[in-house]
Amino acid sequence: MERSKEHCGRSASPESWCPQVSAFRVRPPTKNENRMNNRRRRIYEGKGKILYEGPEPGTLVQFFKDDATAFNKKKHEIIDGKGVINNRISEYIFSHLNRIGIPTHFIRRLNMREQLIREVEMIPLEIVVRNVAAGELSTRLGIEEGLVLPRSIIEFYFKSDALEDPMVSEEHITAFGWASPQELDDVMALAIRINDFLTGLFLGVGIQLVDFKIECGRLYEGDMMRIILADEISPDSCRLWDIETKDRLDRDRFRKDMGGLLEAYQEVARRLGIINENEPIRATGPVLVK
Ligand code: AIR
Ligand code: ASP
Repeated sequence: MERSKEHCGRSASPESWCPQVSAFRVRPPTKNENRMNNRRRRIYEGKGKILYEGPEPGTLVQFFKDDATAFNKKKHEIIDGKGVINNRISEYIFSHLNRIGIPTHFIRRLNMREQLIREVEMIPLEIVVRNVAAGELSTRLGIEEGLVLPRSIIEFYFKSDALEDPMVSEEHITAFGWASPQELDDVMALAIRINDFLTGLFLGVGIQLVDFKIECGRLYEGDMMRIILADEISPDSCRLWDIETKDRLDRDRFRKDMGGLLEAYQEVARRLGIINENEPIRATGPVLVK
């Protein structure tokens, strides 16, 4: 799981409320990252993304890396160009969500690998919504992969690399203060709306949305606080199956050594009309489009 890529919000010391952060090892930045970010202060680094200080208070720059990981980073590879596609797919989804009144941290895309986002205080949970049995649900409960669930199921996982993101219940979440009951209600309402939107979006391009993971944060505006969608939504965080062929168009290609990950992500982007057939993904260097 993408267990530590949450940005830990407002304070300079995320460890104070997000204990797993301190355990995260930071690898040296790649050439690409260096070129783009030698002036900016790095706030946080996770498995798939890096967060830098933004141009204004209350903003951050979210950088999409090419790292592919699975099984709590036991499996790790660099897939040239993955970050570029995920940046675009996530931009597309988040800007649509913003437009239909689902609040997200996304402000705008800055360049091939970066987007400008609102800084939020992350809730240390992975929220998984499932429509079809697959992955952990199938393994854990012995439910046949591909079974359409009688209703969408929401699950919560506590974000902790050290604990390997254990599944938790609402009771744990409220008892340990990771989120209040009201916040959890807001998170679930958001998750259901996002599921409805994404299901239709993908269905329209011949893709079945099997399940996905989101992360939310608290946005403070004066005296007000609201829960908004943060992190990313991409083939790294969703299970996407071709409706006809049941071909996997998501991170399972990497988890299961199926190969063709980049091609599958590109296919998703193409079907959504985000990139066109001949657009280069790999070779181009970063271009600042501010
Ligand atoms: N997910 C969970 N943690 C990180 C991610 N990306 C996503 C998976 C899958 C869904 O959550 O990519 O789409 C459920 O994953 P699992 O492993 O619990 O079956
Ligand atoms: N996303 C989880 C992890 O990286 C599980 C998986 O992807 O296999 O640990």
